[in-house]
Amino acid sequence: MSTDPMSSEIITVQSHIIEKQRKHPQATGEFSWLLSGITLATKIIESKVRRAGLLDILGADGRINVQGEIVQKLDRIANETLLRTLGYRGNIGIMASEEDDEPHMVKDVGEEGRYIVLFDPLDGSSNIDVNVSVGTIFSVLRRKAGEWNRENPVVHLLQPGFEQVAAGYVVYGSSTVLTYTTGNGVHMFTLDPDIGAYVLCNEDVKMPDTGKMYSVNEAYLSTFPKGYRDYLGWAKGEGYSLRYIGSFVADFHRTLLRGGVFLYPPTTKQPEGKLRLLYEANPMAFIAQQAGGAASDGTQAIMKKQPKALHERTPLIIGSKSEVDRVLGFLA
Ligand code: P6P
Repeated sequence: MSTDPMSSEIITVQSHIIEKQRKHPQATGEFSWLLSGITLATKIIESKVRRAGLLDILGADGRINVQGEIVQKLDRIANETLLRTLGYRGNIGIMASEEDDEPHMVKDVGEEGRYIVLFDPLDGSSNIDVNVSVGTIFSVLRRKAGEWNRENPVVHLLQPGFEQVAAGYVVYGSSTVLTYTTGNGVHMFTLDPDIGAYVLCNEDVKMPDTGKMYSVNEAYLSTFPKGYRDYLGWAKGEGYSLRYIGSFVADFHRTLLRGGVFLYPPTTKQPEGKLRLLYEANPMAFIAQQAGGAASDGTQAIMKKQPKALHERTPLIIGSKSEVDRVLGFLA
């Protein structure tokens, strides 16, 4: 262990973003301002998640959200926290959440409100009461030039995933880890509770190109299309392990670091798959691609899909490039 105090520089997410922008002049400082709104919100959410059992916020809130699911109280808190912190960043024009039917136009925002932020405030929330990792997922788009369509703001959001300018997630697990990309690699930061800052822990993360691990809810096996069942039969024969937490952010985080493939195929109950295209599949597909991995819906790359609706679902195959290609080979 070096005794030189300068040997281990402490790089926070703010300083990392500014450093990255210095090297990429086309990036403007306003993105770091936007990202600081997200990091602030996730620190507030993290503090609630860590004390969920003590704050009487466990258990269902009773209301039914736009997904037809019982809203957990922590979902509401996370959603309101993100809306509140992002709503006053000045450069965000629209926010959209899994929790809300319609997007939120930020009031009185003019041309400077160029960014659009879509998020799943607390993915995997059904796991909160049993202390399993949950997460926040976000995707950042830029509004195309031209007037805001205030009557139908959704039109600004229906952009393919390759249009994203940034994407990331925070996993509230044994530690709280923020992972983001702006198209210049994938970078990971661990929240240091002693100083309340996200500190760089893993720069330019690369997903292993292979991994003998698949992540899927095999309870639905009999309802998967044949190609998926053939792939899973093959994987078992090859001695693959199954790891499935039932919390997408946690399952994806492990896949990013260890390799392998996460699958949410079409089922009879969810013929379009379960995960949401705009604020779950697209941001994770951007991260996977930047880390050398891949993401497909079984017929095309996730980030090439033209969204038709804000809460649109998609089948998802995401992970190591060679593992995704192998699944696609069985589907062909
Ligand atoms: P299933 C959690 O509710 C979630 O949206 C994702 O986080 C997770 O990957 C998936 O649903 C789990 O779905 O059908 O396996 O319970």
